[in-house]
Amino acid sequence: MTDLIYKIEQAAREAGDIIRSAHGSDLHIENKEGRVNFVTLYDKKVQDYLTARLKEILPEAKFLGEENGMDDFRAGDDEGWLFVIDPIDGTTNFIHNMHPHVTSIGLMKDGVPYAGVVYAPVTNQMFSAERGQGAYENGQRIYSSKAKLKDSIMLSGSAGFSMEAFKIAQELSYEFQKRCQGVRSTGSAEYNLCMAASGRVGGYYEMKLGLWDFAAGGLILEEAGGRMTDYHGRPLTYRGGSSIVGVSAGIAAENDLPDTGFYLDKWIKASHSQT
Ligand code: LIP
Repeated sequence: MTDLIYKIEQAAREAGDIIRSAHGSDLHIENKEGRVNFVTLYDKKVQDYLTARLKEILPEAKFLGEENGMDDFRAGDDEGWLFVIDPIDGTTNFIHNMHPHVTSIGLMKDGVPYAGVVYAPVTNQMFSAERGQGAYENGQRIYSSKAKLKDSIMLSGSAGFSMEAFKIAQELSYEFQKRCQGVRSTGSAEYNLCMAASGRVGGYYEMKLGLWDFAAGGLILEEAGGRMTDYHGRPLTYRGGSSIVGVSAGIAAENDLPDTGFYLDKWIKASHSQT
């Protein structure tokens, strides 16, 4: 482990202390756009804390984050170092004092994921990776599963931002459910990707995520031997939000997934017909 990733992990642990300190306090919950899309005082506090700490670690880096008006990928963000922060991924779970909720720090270099750290404060699970250096959980090397889809559990996201999207997402999950041992929805994208990286599940798919929801966990899964694409099977651009299909080495090799692209196009068509 290089000094850089060690320092980023330390910053994530300190962010975890702030998250744990929230227990029992007033979270000052605010609604954002769409349905079931919240931000709390602690999302903002953690993002401010991490921005300051990571500036100490890598002063020349730029920042992108889910909160505090830092969520636009700007011209030049794909040159040099860029931290991509989701201060609390799984905010709705956090509001209900439910695991999983994690703090997630992605680090891009010239537009390509370079390092990723995902820390779960409730279970004290630290997932991390540096490009070309493998993936780790609490310092132990991890590898994605070699199992086939029929022998795997799959994770999906709730697509809670719209009921039309949720309905179509459930149609896709029905297709996965027929092919695997069960589909689960945990509420934290970055945690889901780490569950795939550590071989616990076969993969994770969700129709619409922000870059901060997968920048760290996507690299961790790829460094564990998995594969990240969008719903049409295309490589991710890592320059903004996307649909996500992250799968294990075994399922990538099998290459027999439901037609995720069909369901994404169905939602896009339905949402355009509503405008
Ligand atoms: C959440 C994701 C989750 C998705 C939710 C939300 P947040 O991120 O981790 O997978 O289903 O709609 O986007 O808002 O808790 O950082």
